[in-house]
Amino acid sequence: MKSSRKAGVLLFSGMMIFTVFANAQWTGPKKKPDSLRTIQYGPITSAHRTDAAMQAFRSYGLGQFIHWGLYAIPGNEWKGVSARGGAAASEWIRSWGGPTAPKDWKHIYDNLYRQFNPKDFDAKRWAKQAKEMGARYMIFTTKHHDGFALWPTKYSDYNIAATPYKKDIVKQVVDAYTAEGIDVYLYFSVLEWNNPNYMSGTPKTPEEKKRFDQFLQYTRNQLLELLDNYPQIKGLWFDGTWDASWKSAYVFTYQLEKELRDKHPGLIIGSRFRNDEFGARHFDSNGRLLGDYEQGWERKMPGDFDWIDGNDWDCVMTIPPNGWGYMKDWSGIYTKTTDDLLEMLMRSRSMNGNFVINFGPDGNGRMRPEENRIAAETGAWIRSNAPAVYEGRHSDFPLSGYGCFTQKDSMLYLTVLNRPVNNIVRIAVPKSFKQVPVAAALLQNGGRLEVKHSDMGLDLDKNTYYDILLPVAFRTTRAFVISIQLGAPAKKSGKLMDAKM
Ligand code: FHN
Repeated sequence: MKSSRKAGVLLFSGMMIFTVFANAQWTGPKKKPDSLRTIQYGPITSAHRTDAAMQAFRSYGLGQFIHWGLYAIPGNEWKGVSARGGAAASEWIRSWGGPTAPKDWKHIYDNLYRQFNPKDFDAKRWAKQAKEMGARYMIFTTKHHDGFALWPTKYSDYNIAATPYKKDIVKQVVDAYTAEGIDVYLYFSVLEWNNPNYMSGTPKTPEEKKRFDQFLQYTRNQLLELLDNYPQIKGLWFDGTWDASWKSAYVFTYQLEKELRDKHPGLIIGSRFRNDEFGARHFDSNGRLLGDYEQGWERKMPGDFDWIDGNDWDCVMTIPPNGWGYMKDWSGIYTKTTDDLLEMLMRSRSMNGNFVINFGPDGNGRMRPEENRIAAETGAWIRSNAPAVYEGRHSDFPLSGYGCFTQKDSMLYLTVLNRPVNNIVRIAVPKSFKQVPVAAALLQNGGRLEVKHSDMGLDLDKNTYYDILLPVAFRTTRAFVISIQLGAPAKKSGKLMDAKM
């Protein structure tokens, strides 16, 4: 690990990111197994697909997640009583327990479908907003852990057709976003709290095995149905795959993944779908990615590019601390600002990932005013800095304390999150690099910036330095991007006598 990356603290615009370096896969560098084992149910696709679908995935940059379902009706409370502290998250409100939970709550929840009639739902409005925000893919909850299907599935009566609304919501979303040129991924929860054939533990008795086999076939049927109904989609986003029951079905899930991929060429499936025969999830027991991209960065981000280990990935993020479904009350909690989200977006892009912002529409299908504002502000910023977001990939330039680098060929982009008080943005360039900053400009308006070679001659220093001078008159209250043209240096750094001590 490069010494510059040993720090346990990354400082970005005052946002202290404490990274506890352990070897668990989400809190530190991937720990490779000491010895390899024979694995029959490991990866089905190569970890670095080069087909058009995966190339598109890598260029998405920004995605939108939408969690919508019956949980949007209560909005994390019921008759004025908050479920905060009683349910793990707003979309988990069916599991509300403890002293605040309403009497017969699960019965109440399981009958909410009778009133689901989102009068303001307009998939085209959602899709237009996502387009203006700059999202290039979206992930939509077809069915969350409560088992309620937002499409008229043939395999369960607990679906949108049984509601006063009746119409196929998934179809409207897929059609509207596809029409806007935004790729659609369908979120699908495997676990179903209210399905009598679902069990979290490994099926043991013949009766349990019979029931769970029925559940597996039901799952397969619904997934094949989704691919039949909505052939425009680009991927399946699986969730609720952590229970022992699903993990024990590794032969079934291996075969199901092959079947889904054969049925839908180019289909993209993340690492959360299944596990190998030893129970290893996301990565098999030999450390190989199980799926087309690393799907574990949920409400967390890699602390360092090395942690990615060359895999594709995305980070999905809530605006509140947690809570993916609609919450009526955002008071008393920190909700991420546009600046927070832009920083995470550009940090993700600097490490070759995509960043996905979650929206939780209310029971009528309306986004919150705060979500509308974030979408508009994010879109305005991306429109002014699009090349840095969509074309830029990881750069080998040394990490900058001013922000994040992304790079495309000889164009280096620095997203400045921390503006230096002296307005001198100093770029460290290893003396071994063949290309150095030769010109610079503000990406948002093309304003040229002066570039000076500041060869400080520090003893033993592997770097030389190029200073980009920001005009004092250039004022901004938001991150900005400097586009830096790289080229051959006007002159090489002089060789100085080593200091003698
Ligand atoms: O339990 C779910 C949660 O409700 C939400 O859907 C997130 C985002 O995908 N996934 C699981 C929690 O990790």
